Amino acid sequence: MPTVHLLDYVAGNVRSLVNAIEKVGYSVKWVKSPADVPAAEKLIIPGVGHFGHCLSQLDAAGYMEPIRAHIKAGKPFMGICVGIQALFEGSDENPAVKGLGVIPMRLRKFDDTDKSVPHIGWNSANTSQRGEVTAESLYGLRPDSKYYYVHSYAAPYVEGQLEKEGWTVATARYGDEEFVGAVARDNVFATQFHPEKSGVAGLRVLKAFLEGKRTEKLPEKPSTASATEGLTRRVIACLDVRTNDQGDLVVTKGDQYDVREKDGVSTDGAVRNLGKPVDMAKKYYEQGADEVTFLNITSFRNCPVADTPMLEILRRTSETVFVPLTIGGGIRDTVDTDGTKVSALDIATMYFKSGADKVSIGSEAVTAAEAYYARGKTLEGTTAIETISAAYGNQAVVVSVDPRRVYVTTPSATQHHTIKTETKGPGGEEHCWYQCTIKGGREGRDVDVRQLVTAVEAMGAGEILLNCIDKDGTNSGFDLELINDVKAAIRIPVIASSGAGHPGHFEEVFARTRTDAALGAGMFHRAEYTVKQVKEHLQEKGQLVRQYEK
Ligand code: 1PR
Repeated sequence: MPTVHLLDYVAGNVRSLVNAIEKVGYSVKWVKSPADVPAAEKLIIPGVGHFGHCLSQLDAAGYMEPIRAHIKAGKPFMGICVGIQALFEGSDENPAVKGLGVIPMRLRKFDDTDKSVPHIGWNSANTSQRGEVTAESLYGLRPDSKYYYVHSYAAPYVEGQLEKEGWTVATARYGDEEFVGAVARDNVFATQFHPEKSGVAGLRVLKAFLEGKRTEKLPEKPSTASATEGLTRRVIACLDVRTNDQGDLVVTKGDQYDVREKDGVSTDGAVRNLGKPVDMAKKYYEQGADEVTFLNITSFRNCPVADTPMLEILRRTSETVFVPLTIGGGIRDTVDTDGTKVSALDIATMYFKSGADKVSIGSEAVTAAEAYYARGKTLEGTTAIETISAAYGNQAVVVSVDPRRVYVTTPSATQHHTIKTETKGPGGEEHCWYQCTIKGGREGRDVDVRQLVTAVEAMGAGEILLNCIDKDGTNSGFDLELINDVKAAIRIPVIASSGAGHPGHFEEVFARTRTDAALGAGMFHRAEYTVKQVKEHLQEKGQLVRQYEK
């Protein structure tokens, strides 16, 4: 197998990149010190997280000059995510830290007045100029394909500015901001998106770079409509995983969090078994899921942390599933079976090294929020959310919220934030608040959903996975009132979850709320609908989606 050198200087999910490189026929050699760089023929610099953190690490380890020399020597170079950002002069994310300065521009933060930041999801990297769709690809990039981005800072696109320096630019649009999605000049190619997480379209880009195929004629010229730029509607498949009574790891699904059968026959009381986690994740990837989320809904008690079965599930899934993977359940400081203390950050690190892109924190986030308010809204610095987001960037930390409706006759009957609801309570109550729970809904806490999401946003969470116990498994549609209420309170993206029963529910949640993504479980597991059908439906209704590419 031909080789490519990969520089692993930051924490993050490099396993997926290695898997993707191997998938397109190359093997990876690691650059372990600056002295290894001159031996590299093709060099890739990946990176996620914080510009200042990554660049200061590169600088402190002595990599800046060898990288500049590699580029100057005309040898193939590819930067991914923070790897493209490294090419710029600097970033507002950390003005004191300098980039390589290959591109004479600075990175700016997205404006969050009317959109979520970070920018998370699938967007274009389009080389079309002034509306004229090109019939050629740039390193496999096609105007009608979509790629997975996750970042808060970007290089604003100013027409002609980089082109006059000899760069070819592929752009994406987020709200009213057009930014640089990818750039190429001579031996340098770099992408703000993650090709290793961008499905078949992304693998094509890696392959083209590794094979040195800068341009290629497309089989046919894409239509202007198919090359529409913008963040697509993100559709996520979620797999709740636990061991059943026989000790097998299965995908299960509850009704309002109760995962035991109530069929009155021989399986009555057994954990509902809907299939095998790795196989089902692959199936949803092939149906076009934009992300796959695994939730470990029991903590696999009595198992050493390093042997937790979710690690193996991630390793195997990341070999064939090239979209972002989130893992949740049990991410908290813990004591291992041999008595050793293991921090939430250590557990997250194991997951990232096994192929996860994000970790999802549930119960621990509620406890941390309680402590945050008890301290008068001051940050502690030691919570799971803070430590993991400081090390891996806030885009890597999702907070999974499990709220339940509590009805009240009047808003003054509680000190919590209430909403006026169209779904009246059992006694005809027109107001309710959303109580946060821990331990999979088993224990309600004196924290409302607004308090929780604003606290975890302040701690550095990058995204909210917004479940709703009342809606879970009901197939009756998402809780639009809850979603609108949460969206109004925070700037970070929200994933709507619980209640999806058919494609129309996805259309409804995107049309009637400002949710950033929507997640389904039961309707996919029971094979009532495929992810593909959901996306086709959204597209028919004029909502922008990523087309699945074979
Ligand atoms: O508290 O950090 O250990 O995390 C535990 C995680 O496991 C939390 O994210 C919590 O939501 C989840 N969890 C715990 N118990 C259950 C259960 O079902 N008994 N599952 C559970 C939560 C909710 C969704 C579900 C949607 C969509 N599952 O993720 O997939 O509601 O379902 P639907 O489309 O079929 O309606 P910690």
